[in-house]
Amino acid sequence: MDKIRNFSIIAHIDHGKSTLADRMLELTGTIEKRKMKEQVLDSMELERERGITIKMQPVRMKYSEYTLNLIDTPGHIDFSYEVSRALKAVEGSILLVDATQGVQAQTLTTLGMARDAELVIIPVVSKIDSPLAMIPEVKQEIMTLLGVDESEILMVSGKTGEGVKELLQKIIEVVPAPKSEGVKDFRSLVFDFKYSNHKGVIVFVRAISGAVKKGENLIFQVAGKSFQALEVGYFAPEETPTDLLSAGDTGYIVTGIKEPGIVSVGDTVALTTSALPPLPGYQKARPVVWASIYPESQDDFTLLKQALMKLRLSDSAFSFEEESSGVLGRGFRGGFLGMLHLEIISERLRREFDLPLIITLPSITYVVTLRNGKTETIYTPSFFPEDHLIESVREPWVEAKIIAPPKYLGDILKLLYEHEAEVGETHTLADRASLSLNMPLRELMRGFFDKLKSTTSGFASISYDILGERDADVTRLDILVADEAVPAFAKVISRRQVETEAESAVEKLSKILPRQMFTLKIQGKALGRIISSRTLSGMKKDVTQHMYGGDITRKMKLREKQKKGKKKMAARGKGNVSIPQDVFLKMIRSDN
Ligand SMILES: Nc1nc2c(ncn2[C@@H]2O[C@H](COP(=O)(O)OP(=O)(O)OP(=O)(O)O)[C@@H](O)[C@H]2O)c(=O)[nH]1
Ligand SMILES: [Mg+2]
Repeated sequence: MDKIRNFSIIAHIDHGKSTLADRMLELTGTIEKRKMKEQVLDSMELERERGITIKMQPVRMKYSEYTLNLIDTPGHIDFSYEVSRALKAVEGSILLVDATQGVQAQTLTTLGMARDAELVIIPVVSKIDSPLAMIPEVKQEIMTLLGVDESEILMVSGKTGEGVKELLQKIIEVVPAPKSEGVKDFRSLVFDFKYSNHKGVIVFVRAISGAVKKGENLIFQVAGKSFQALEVGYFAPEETPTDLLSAGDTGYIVTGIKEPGIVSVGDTVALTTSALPPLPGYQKARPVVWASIYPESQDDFTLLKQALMKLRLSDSAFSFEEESSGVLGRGFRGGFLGMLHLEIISERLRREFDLPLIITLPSITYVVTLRNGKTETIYTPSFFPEDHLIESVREPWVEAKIIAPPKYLGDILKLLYEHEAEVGETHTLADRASLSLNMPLRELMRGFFDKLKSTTSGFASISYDILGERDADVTRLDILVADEAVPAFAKVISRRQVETEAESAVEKLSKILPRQMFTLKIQGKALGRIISSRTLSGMKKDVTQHMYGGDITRKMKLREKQKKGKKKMAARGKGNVSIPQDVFLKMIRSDN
């Protein structure tokens, strides 16, 4: 065990974690040169397309006589549940700081997580090859942040490979070998899992004590489910079978379990004969936003349920439960760690399961106490009660940190004021400012990220965490299409914002809703009255226009048909406007 080192790479988004991992994989000969590609650990299609890491990825490397188990983690805040789990499977962390960007908000958050996990932290400046690198300034920031001496900070380039060898040496030197528990029986912590159609659930484990081999009888101690190990192995980075997975190591166990809902992260996999209690597990992921997912056709309900269960087997931060809505029928309420998480899940549902879906606008939860004394948690804005029924409302707040160059502070403070934030302390980090604040989650979700980026030309970064609940002064905004409220477009908004929110939602929808054959009204309604309105004129679609010459009687016939069609649609009138799925998606996106 003293020849094993377990470590993770943590950093703000895009600071070069996966690229640094590439160089480590290359240097240790884990991946052949010809199989190497950029950010090779980002193996999901969506990760490659977007150039971001979404899931943590463990990989085992051999370096001289040492086994190095690396876990690459995502940097985006919506995937921080991945980071928190990875950190429980390692003894050390490389804290990477981009030389062109310096310390950013997620640097602080991930550092906090690593400290909580009592890990050895190795500060490293990345991208030192870049012409934009500000090495002395960034070193100074790290020294202030960690209280370390300059000589303790390593310099690397994931692009050229400079400094990577020294970093591996340092890891071997300062990251402690895994501790022996003095127990012989096999026990391991499940930090992730995935699903394979023919192997069932494959759990990713950190072996804590003993060893396991194929064929042994094991049990999920928390779930109380036993199974036989069909295969054990390590990540190279693809799953590679091995004879024995021993204490201190990171690897996987194939369970053959096909039913969803049994395996959860944080469970302990042990020998069925083990008399020891389960290991301390993980806190459950706490959803920040909620959105309802309905099949376009109710016939697909069961298919959708299976799809969601499968998705959950590769994303333990995603949760869902059944719900039903009068208009949309039976569906599900999904919980997400943020807007990007929601976007990724929607996209995966579309690609991996190919089901026509309706996904409602994301919402946060409100706890509403009604005049009749009842208390309800509202997940879906269209269910937010009418004002006259409400006694009081509570809503979630976040505590956040913003890091930005001081020259933007004035603009940031103005923006914070517009978003109802309470500004706390300001600290200085070399030549940048770090600002602490509290604000309603509702306001954070109201386009705050985009506005912060644009006011600071992209120089500010933000991270946040749920703080608790406070009283709220909010009401429901309905969007009416052809005089009928579209539940999926309903929103809960601050009373202070009724005018601007109604105006911008109506404006947005009138731009993206395809023209219909007839004239259409789009309205925003709140506080019992119509606040804003737009009229979309009907489309004069002439189905004959693309027919040149040809048979005139055929043209006449077509025109007749078209007239009838128009009449029919006008008769169907209200509530029969078809709103394509991409309009719902655009309403979500333009809002984040
Ligand atoms: N010049 C230079 N660019 C780099 C270096 N390392 C990474 N990059 C670039 O920085 C961008 C982000 O790199 P990634 O390795 O994906 O960053 P990451 O930290 O893994 O990103 P997330 O996992 O999404 O948080 C890419 O465009 C890389 O090409 C480096 O050492 N030098
Ligand atoms: Mg990455």
